[in-house]
Amino acid sequence: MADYQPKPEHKFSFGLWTVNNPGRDPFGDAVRTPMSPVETVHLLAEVGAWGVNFHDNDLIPIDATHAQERQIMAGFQKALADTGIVVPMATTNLFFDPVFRDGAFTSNDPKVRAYARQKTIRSMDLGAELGAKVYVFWGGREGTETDSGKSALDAGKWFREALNFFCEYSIDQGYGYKFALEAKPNEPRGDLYLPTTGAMLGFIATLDHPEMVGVNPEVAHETMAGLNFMHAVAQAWDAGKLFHIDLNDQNIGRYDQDFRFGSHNIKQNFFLVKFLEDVGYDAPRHFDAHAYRSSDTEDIKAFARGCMRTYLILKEKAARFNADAEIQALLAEIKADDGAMDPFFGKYSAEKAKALKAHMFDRPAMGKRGQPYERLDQLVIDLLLGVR
Ligand code: GCO
Ligand code: MN
Ligand code: MN
Repeated sequence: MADYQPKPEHKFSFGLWTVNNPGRDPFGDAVRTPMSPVETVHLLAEVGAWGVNFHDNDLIPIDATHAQERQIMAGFQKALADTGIVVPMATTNLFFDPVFRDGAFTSNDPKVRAYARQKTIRSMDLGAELGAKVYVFWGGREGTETDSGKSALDAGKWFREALNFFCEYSIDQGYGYKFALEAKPNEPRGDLYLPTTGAMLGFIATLDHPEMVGVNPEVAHETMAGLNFMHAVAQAWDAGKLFHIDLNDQNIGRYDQDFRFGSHNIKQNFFLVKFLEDVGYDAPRHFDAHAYRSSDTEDIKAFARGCMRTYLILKEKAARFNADAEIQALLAEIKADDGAMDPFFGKYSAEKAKALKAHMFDRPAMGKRGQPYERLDQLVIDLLLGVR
């Protein structure tokens, strides 16, 4: 593993929109000429990626004719066959075109809501044709700047009804999609609906087919909200809902930066990778990031390689954490359990409650017990800084 070379079993994927990001921002225009989707697939193959994901319009321009669509699809499929790159996930662009200026499934305009559904089912057809098994929903424009004109309650109902529609469509067509909802607190809207992974998990339970719908948490998005991303991922995993993940990096409290994975919060990302590896996460590891605006093509390749390399370095560090005798001894001390409390745990019974009420706890002694988290954390720092 010491060469940190990406392999297909790592399931590293990138979106067409990631390595091909032209570097446009609110203050400046594109600095790079976009590659074609075929060129992008070849670049991903060159750097050692396994998969490529796309929004409908990353591949097929929004105004393309049917004939043009077929021609592009044929060329793209050839690039996939030539390189061995697979398409694990597809999604719809419901944010770029002016029609979505007030949202897609939650627009106040019923024509826009219907058009968003049409665009999505057409895009689901494209994804299925290319073998995608996960379909992501990121509600880029589903939100408000002012709550004066849109009902948050209606928006939730409209979004729910749309997702129920797509689940039925997938069943009807035999596509076998698993849907993954991606939360983001803000940007591009002032406030986006369902702003966190936890909010999405609550919403999923209200759908007609909750078993078909999970989440696609993104490092940057929980971090923008000042939250602990790994905790959100753990909750999603516990719920059996971690269908996909967007890996990148983000400075807390800033605009959506989409930095190279592991370029900023090394320690947090270590705990994230350790979590994913410890539980045996086996869905795609998707890098939803882009190179710095100052990068040229060679530097974009370095960016893509860097995302995968850092993941693999952190994976190796996680294995070393698990094998480190001193770290494990501290963990054993922290989690020491002589089983004396076992009778009070587990499922409720009246006898258990009675016994628990009667038990005498030595609260002052319990309150005196410290935990060696400083020692443990310094060992983590030593490990991450390469001196251990
Ligand atoms: C963002 C989002 C998007 C989505 C993508 C796939 O902040 O722009 O992360 O990149 O992940 O649209 O649905
Ligand atoms: Mn994002
Ligand atoms: Mn994303």
